[in-house]
Amino acid sequence: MSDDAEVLTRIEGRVGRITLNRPKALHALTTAMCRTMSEVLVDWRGDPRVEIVLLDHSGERGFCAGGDIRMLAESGARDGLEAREFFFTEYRLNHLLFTYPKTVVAVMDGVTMGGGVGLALPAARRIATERTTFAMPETGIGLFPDVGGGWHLPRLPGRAGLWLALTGARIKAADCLALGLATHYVASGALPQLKAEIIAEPQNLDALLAAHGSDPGPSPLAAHRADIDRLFAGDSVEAIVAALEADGGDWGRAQLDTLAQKSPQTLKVAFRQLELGAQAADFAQHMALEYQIGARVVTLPDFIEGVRAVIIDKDNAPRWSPDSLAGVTREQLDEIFAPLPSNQVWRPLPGGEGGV
Ligand code: QUE
Repeated sequence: MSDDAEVLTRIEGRVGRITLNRPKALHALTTAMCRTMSEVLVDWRGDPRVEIVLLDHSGERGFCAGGDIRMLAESGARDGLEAREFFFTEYRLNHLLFTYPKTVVAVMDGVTMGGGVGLALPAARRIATERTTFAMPETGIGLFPDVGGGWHLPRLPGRAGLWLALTGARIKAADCLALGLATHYVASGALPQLKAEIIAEPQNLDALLAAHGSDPGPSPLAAHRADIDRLFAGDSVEAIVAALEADGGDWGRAQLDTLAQKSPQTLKVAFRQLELGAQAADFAQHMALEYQIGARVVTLPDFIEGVRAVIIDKDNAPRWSPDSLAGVTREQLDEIFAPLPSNQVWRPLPGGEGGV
């Protein structure tokens, strides 16, 4: 392992440590990074030298912004095969973390979005700091809240997960704690000492987290939790938009303005994804569904246009197609959600719980 590797992996004390190390891209995940992490986690699964796993990032600029979106869009504009390979590999890592037999500690210090959320939420201990910004922003680029978002989000209280999925709202540490997205709050200045103590005595993990934990302050979202549960209760995206229009309040109007900027098609994809994820028998079954969706969505015009508007040209003026919710038909959604041929189906890595 060299210091310029995109993921640093090593055993420190009795802690397996994985450090995202692609700071110029806010540690956005590549296929190779996901593969490296899965390989080392498989090695450590049965390694008695490793008691717990600590997942963090190098530098100051956030935990993980998501995936290698430019690559995905370029691939989607061709045949989508490289994008499929990325999703296949990334979702295997998400599943490996979700079923991992040892305690994983994720340090969500800074931007934690998209792919970063997929790494953090399966971890049993999830530390937020005053720098944490959490979001699933995919509907803004014509993608959908993948990496297990369809499993995790509908399991949050009330309709908060659906609100996060549709609006791509960015929330801070206190809201992450209130929704159960984070389990602990630690001031970023206390992290170096906390990490050193975890490495010295991983068997005392929970006592160390409690000792270094502090109060994130009040949850700004508390003022809107009832509005979210009431206004996002509808059984379709159209019903939610109608409820927001009928409400007439300032907060509701702000949500409408936000939803109006998102891809109508992926709003409907996300809604159906979370409905199905809420009913899924297990995480593996759900990730196979997300892979079906992802394989289709990357080749559709909205994803390529969304990446152009938000990531490449940064004009933030995507021209969606269809350009209205009414234009997105049930038949189009059925095609996006249709099963793949049996030789293309996603499966978890062998060997773990739920493996083949
Ligand atoms: C939606 C996304 C991503 C995003 C913005 C979205 C995403 C992602 C990044 C990203 C990557 C590297 C960076 C950066 C942002 O942005 O997946 O600033 O340096 O990786 O609206 O899904």
